[in-house]
Amino acid sequence: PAPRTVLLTGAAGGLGTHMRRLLPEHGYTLRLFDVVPIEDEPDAVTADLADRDALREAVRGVDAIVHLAGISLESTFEKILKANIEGTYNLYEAAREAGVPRVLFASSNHAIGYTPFPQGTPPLPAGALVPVATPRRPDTFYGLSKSFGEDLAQLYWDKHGLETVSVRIGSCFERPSNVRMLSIWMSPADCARLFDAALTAEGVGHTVVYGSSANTRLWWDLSPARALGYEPQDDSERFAAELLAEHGELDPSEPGQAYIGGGFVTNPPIWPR
Ligand code: NAI
Ligand code: 15L
Repeated sequence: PAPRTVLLTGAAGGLGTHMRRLLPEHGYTLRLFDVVPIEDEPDAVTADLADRDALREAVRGVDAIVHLAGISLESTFEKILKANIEGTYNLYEAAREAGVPRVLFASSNHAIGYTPFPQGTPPLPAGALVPVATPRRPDTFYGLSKSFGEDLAQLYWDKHGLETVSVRIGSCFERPSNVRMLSIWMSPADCARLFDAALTAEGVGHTVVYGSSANTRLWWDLSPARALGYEPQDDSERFAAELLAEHGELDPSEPGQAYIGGGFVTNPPIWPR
């Protein structure tokens, strides 16, 4: 049967807020989890991913988990270790113990951030697009934690039969805010479509997909996501003229503009210790 009750971690965040609104429209009942309290949601679990008892309680009886919680930008190694690496491990352990059959893991383009973006006039032919099987090249400790999460997901599938779809999300915001994002943008509505496909497709084992809209300037192969049943409806091209007039085309001779990870490669905003 299709999963209906879903634990949404990171529910207070930017993407979590979109998914709180959009996933119920796809028929899901959500249980919310975040270290930050959520206004007008008295039933939300307010707890840290470090709190294993709270996680055990939160996963009880759910059909699937959408795991968005964690640090979502570059930070110190110690903070990434705690929230993203240990936190994701704690979540998987709770899921395994409770027999939750499937997790959707919010991976990131920054797991392959040091991959040069493919050159050419858009739309690029299928053969020029970056495949899911490209070697991982994290651009930050943050990207490294997403690479770890993908490997953890593979281990829990191989060893415990716990399924995961790891979605290497591009940039999921209301609109793209720079030229790079024209290639990797995912509208929140397409994100909900992709998450729905990832939660309902049969026999996913551990599947890694890129997460974006059907952008004219796409850099990566969306066919693994489409194979899950994802049918993107949006294209960032409607924002292209305005963004290109303001910023110009990307200049691949600039290190901060040459890679899929964009500015994460050269200028990570390291938080103070
Ligand atoms: P966000 O930073 O707005 O939200 C993350 C949420 O996780 C926050 O509400 C925060 O309180 C919570 N959180 C952080 N540490 C926690 C902990 N130890 N215990 C419990 N909760 C904790 O980030 P956003 O943009 O909503 O991203 C959600 C997820 O998707 C993140 O895992 C991020 O890495 C991933 N992602 C997002 C992309 C995007 O374009 N928005 C792109 C690629 C990946
Ligand atoms: C991410 O992984 C971040 O969580 C998000 O805030 C954006 O920076 C996005 O990648 C991006 O690459 O634009």
